[in-house]
Amino acid sequence: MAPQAQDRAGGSSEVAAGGDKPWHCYDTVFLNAKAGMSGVDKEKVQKVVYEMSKGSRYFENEQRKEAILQQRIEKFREQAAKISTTKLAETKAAVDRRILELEASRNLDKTWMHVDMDAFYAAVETVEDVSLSCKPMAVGGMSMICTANYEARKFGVRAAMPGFIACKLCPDLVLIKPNFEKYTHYSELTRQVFRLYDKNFIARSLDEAYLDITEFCRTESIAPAEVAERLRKDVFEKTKLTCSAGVAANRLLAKVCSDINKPNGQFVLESDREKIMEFVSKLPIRKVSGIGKVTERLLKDVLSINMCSDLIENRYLISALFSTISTDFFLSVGLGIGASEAPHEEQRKSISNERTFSPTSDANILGKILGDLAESLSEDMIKENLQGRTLTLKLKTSTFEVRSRAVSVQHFISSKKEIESLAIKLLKAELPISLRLLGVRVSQFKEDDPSQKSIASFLKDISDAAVKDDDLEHDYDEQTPYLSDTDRDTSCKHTADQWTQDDRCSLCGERISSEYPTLRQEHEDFHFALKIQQQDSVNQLEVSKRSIGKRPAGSKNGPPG
Ligand code: DCP
Ligand code: MG
Repeated sequence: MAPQAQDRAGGSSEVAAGGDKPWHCYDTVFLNAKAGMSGVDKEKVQKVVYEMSKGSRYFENEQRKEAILQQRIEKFREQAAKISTTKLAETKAAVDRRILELEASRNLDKTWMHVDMDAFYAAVETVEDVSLSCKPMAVGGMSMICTANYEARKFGVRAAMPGFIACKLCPDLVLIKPNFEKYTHYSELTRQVFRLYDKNFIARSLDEAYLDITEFCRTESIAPAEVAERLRKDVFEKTKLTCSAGVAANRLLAKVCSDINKPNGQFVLESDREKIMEFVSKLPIRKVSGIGKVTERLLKDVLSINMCSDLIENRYLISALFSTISTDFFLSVGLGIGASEAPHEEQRKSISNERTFSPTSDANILGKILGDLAESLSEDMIKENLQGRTLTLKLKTSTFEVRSRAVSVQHFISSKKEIESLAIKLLKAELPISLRLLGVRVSQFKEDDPSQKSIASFLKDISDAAVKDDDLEHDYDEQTPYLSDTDRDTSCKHTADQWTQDDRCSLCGERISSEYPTLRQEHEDFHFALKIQQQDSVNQLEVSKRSIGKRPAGSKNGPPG
């Protein structure tokens, strides 16, 4: 079976539409189709989401991000138009050589399985309360849901969507409060099964793992498809939960495969070069872990790249437009090449710390927060014996605009004093400003030279594209040059570890998986969005009473011109 392109509401072609259907222009993460959502009335979902989000700061921020993306697309288009045939001809030899090197690294001797539990949190809740089995149900709260069962997905309800919107889409929706102890317990049960098939399996989030089943197939003399059947049966017997599995020659493909016959299904991609090339020719780029909304739109809107194999067809243009490391990533995706060796101990590229707080423009409070952040970051760096040369300050304004400012120094730093003084300098340049989040990150460690990446280390990085799509997007705020080498380095690593120091919402204390840093952010954003929505209605009343309008504080925070 060929991979299916899952439509999502609000695709790029619809963005320009707008007109009498303004919801066509509104594209947010919770409009993306997940497994079990193919029959959804997308138009209706998009309209409800639009109507219910309209006017909130979250909505304004989404619109601002869309406008920035449009600008970026335009700029990218201009860059593409400027590439001369001479320049393309110059890149030809290097690109063709790189393709040969990548081909030479292709390993078809390994068999990888990616296992992903079906509607995990919701399924656990159902095992413990069978009366939920035939009802549409989601785990989460009014501000944010973590996942929905397949019954609820028919209504367009999905992870990362605020509960109040989900209830509007599906009025009979049962909302269950998350219980992470329970999910961790069930996750451990699944891992007991995984261990029997590969004692060194790679666990990702609570409900996901990669298993190298090469040895298992050999010693038991059974085909990969049969191993997948057997493992899924064992998982079910142990937990009463279903899972889906994907089998392929590398982890990148195995992950794509596990989603094809979800829920309670499996898909095996033969370890044959031709079969793999045929598979990628029908595989939409967005299905690949590591290609998120921004990357998809740039590739689609500017270069008309839709399927993974189009990346190879456009290889010279890609090489002329993107950094070496991004080009390598796109080429390997186009060839269906990913990591097939077990990952080694990963080398850290950066270390960071961030905090969300109630919006404030008080420079003393902001300075104090930076002092605290610098102190704990310095402690962590000293513990891990790290010293770096670049300090990045991350800021999120009260209007949800994310900015990053970086400075590199000649010597290596790790003390609180040094981190704090650089961070304060960067902050001062932004004042006056009203912020809701501050973060500090130190990178460019000793012995860390990004230009010296071998194919092997590069493959190690992309393999573990365990980074969720939105994490990637998360890194590309408007101040960050698109897909620079440094970005890719960071994005390919575990962003969750880098930006998420704890995994509880700082506002309601609810636990959020640290595998999903952007989810936590969105969850917190929605607290604000809700508060602001309520505040907005109060303000509107006030305004109409007094007939005056006031501009929000910090007009400097608006979208860059
Ligand atoms: N999760 C979350 N926030 C998200 C996505 C997921 O908290 N944005 C949590 C809840 C999920 C679990 O992680 O149950 C696993 O994530 P999946 O993406 O695998 O989603 P599900 O297992 O729920 O559904 P599927 O059947 O599509 O795998
Ligand atoms: Mg799952």
